[in-house]
Order: sequence, then C-alpha cells, then structure tokens
Amino acid sequence: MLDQILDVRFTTVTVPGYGPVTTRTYNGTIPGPTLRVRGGDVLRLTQINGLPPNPPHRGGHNTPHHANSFNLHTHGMHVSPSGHADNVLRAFAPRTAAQAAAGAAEPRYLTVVDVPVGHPAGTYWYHPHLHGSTAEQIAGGMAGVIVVEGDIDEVPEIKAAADIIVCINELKLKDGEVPAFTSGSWMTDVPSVFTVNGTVNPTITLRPGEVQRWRVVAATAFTALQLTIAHDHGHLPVLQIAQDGVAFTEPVTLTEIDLAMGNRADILVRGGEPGSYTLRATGVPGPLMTVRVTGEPLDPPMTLPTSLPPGRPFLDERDIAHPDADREVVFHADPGVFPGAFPNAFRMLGTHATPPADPDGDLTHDPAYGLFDPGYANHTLRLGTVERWTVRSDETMPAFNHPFHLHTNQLLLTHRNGRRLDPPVWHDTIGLTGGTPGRSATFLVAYEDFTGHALAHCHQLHHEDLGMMQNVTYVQDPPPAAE
Ligand SMILES: [Cu+2]
Repeated sequence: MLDQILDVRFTTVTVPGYGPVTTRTYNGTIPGPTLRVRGGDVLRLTQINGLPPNPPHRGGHNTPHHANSFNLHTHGMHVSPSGHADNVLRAFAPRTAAQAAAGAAEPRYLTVVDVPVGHPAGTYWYHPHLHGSTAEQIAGGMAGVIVVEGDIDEVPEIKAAADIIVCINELKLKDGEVPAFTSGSWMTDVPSVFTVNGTVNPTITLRPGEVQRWRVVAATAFTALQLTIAHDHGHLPVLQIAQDGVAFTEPVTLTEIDLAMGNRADILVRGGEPGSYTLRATGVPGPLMTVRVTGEPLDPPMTLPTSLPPGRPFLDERDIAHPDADREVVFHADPGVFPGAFPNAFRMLGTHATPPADPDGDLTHDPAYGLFDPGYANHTLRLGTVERWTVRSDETMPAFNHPFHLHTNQLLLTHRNGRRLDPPVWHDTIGLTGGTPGRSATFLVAYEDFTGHALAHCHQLHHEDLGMMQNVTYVQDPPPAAE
C-alpha cells in the first residue's frame, strides 16, 4: 500500500532558472511527488482541493471551464477506470464561495488504484484530467511520475545503474503565472517554459564509463519532443529499454528519442568522452538539461545489457476474432469556424464520430459534429476481444501534433503510414505530427480485465478541452445473464 496525500492549492514555487511562479501544484512542488509501487500494491491518494471557488461558466462544455476543479488520471496504467480508481469522469470541486465564507473544511477526495499483479514494470505518470480544465492545470505543473517497480529492475546492468527521473514539464507562463485559458490565442500568446525536475536546464553529472538509467517523461501538454544528447562532435547514443512503461524485448540503440506529449522512454546513458553535453529538443530554444561527463573514469566501464525480460507479449492480426474489429479515428481541425473566443473546431471523426453524421457534409455549419459529447457512447469495447484501430491526421498545420491516447488498455503500434514496424512497439499515446495530411498509425489492442467508462482523445490537451475527445465503454462479452 502506498498512501500519499496530494495537496492542491495555489503555491509560489521558485523555479531555478526562471524565478518565482505562482501556480496550482501538488504538494507545493513541480513536478508533484514521485509515486513508487509494484504489481499487487494499492495506490491510495488523498487529494485535498484547497483552490478557490470556480468562477461562473457561461460557455458550453467544450470551452475551458472550472479550472479550480480537477480529478486524477494514472496515465498509461492498466487499472480500473471505474469507481474510485482511474476514473476521469469524477470532479473534485473546491469549496463554494458560501462554504469558504462559512469556514467549511477543504474537501478531500480519495483515489484508490489496485495495481494488478503482473502489471508491466516501468515509468508512468499522473495528472488531472477533468474535461475543460486539463490544459491549464498541466500548464501550471500539475503532473508527477509513477514508477512501477518489477522484473526489468533486476537485470544486473540496470540494477547497477543509478535510477534517475527526468520529468520534463511544459509550463505556460506570463509574469510568473499561468494566464487563464480564456481564448484560442492562449497557445500562441503565452510562451512555454520547459523544466526538468522543476528546474530550467539543470545539470546532471556522470563519470566516464558510468551507466545511468533515465526515466524520461514527456509530462507536456502541447509540444512533442525530439530529444538528442548533443555535444561538439555529434550525438551521444543511448540505449532505449522501454516505451510508455513497457520493456522492450531487447535494447535499441538510438541517437534521437521521439516523445509525443505523454510518452515516456526508459533509456540507459553511458558517460563517454569527458565534457559538457546538452539534452535538447528540436524546435525548443535552449537546452532542457546539461549533462557533464566528468571525474575519474570507471575501470572497467559499466556494461550495458544485451537482453531484457520477456516483456509484454505481442498481439497479432490473427487474434482479431470478429468481422467489425476495425475502427478508424480521424483528427480534423477546422480553423476559424466558430464565433467568439475559440474559433477553431478540433474534431474527432472516423467510423465512430459524435454524433454519427455525414462525414462529407459541411462541418462548419454543424458546431456539434465531431466534438466531445459526454452523453454519447462512441466506442463499446468488449472484454476479451482484440481490435485494430487506424488513427489518421488530416492536419495541414505543422504545429498541430495530435497524439492519440486511449485509457486503460495499452496499444500495440504495428504500422506507421501503412508500413509495418518490426518489431511492433507498445504505447499508450501515439504521436501524429501535422503538416502532411493523411499520416496514420495502426495499432492492435486487447480489451482486458476492466469494465467501465473511459476516454480516447488528443493529447495536445487544449484540443482535448475544446472537444477533441470520445467516450469508450468497456463491457463484458457476452453480457452477464442477469443484465
Ligand atoms: Cu489535437
């Protein structure tokens, strides 16, 4: 059992390299505390909402609202989406103005997550996920890392390596505050400030020959990260051992790590030639982190693993049992079609759009079509079945990456743009870069263990708040006789 209080309120945090920031935090820090569990554990989080009352909201549910209410998502974990677990349909409201004036206690909300025995050991994260307030809260640093410990940690070369969290947060700051998300220009008008473990460009050191294990977390809401560790002579190669919390069957050597918003990569980094290196992301000015290789070389140098535990078994197309097992999602943005402060429509179309309507119709005259409707069931998914989804982006704007994220079950990415990946790779979030309409990702997914209501959405989280989201319902198959 891990019992942890997450206290949420406005706090002034000193962000080294930036200065004081007044923002909503977990326990007064950016990121929030790291939570470590193992398969079979219970993760029990008591969340205190010490935020001020929500101002009244006059717009629809697909415009930002209730920035002082939240909930909790255990991103990537295969756990129940129901009840008091990873249930993102709950709302943890603050005191009302009347309650605050009367001195009522700050409300407490409990999240209890049973981590299944055999849950993949790896790197996950938590963040609030209330529709309408997610982007503003994550832009203020409400995010933290969950480590599931287990078999991969016992590989001798990994066990010998220092276990280091590299949590990359993307803050949206003006004068030390996150401005309220009150118009569509918020994204472009408010600059992003990137921190690693709460500091702008911290320094990490390793000795020549030393191997460290970095758990790199893209706890970002807006920007995909193409990461390199650069120095004068090129890039320091790294060994990736896991993606999105699931270990690879064998390590893969890379010079660039692609992380869409929400992705994680576990990597092994070995100190080489002494000197100063920088962890950088393409398109992000300035380094995210400075890496200094310094000190006495380790003799002999630490070794890198050549094999890993079996990992999560792959699915294949022969596991697809029923004829209607193909689903398609199309991310489609219509800029400038709505009156008011949020003129862009961020839609999810495809085979299960909201509500079902003519996909060739004039979307710009139908403000609802393809936007999130909390009362509409987009996908009914039967436990024990395997399906294939193809996710496509119609996006012409290079800046609009629409990462696809499904809750509760992990996705086996088998194809990119119709080309098979060998081997396929487990993900929970799949980036789809903009600029080339028609880009696609195909994955297989098995619906396992948990019934309940969950979500599929774009992980560019202001798109999600504006309606780029669908409902999924996991149900028993066949339905129990009593129903
Ligand atoms: Cu999007």
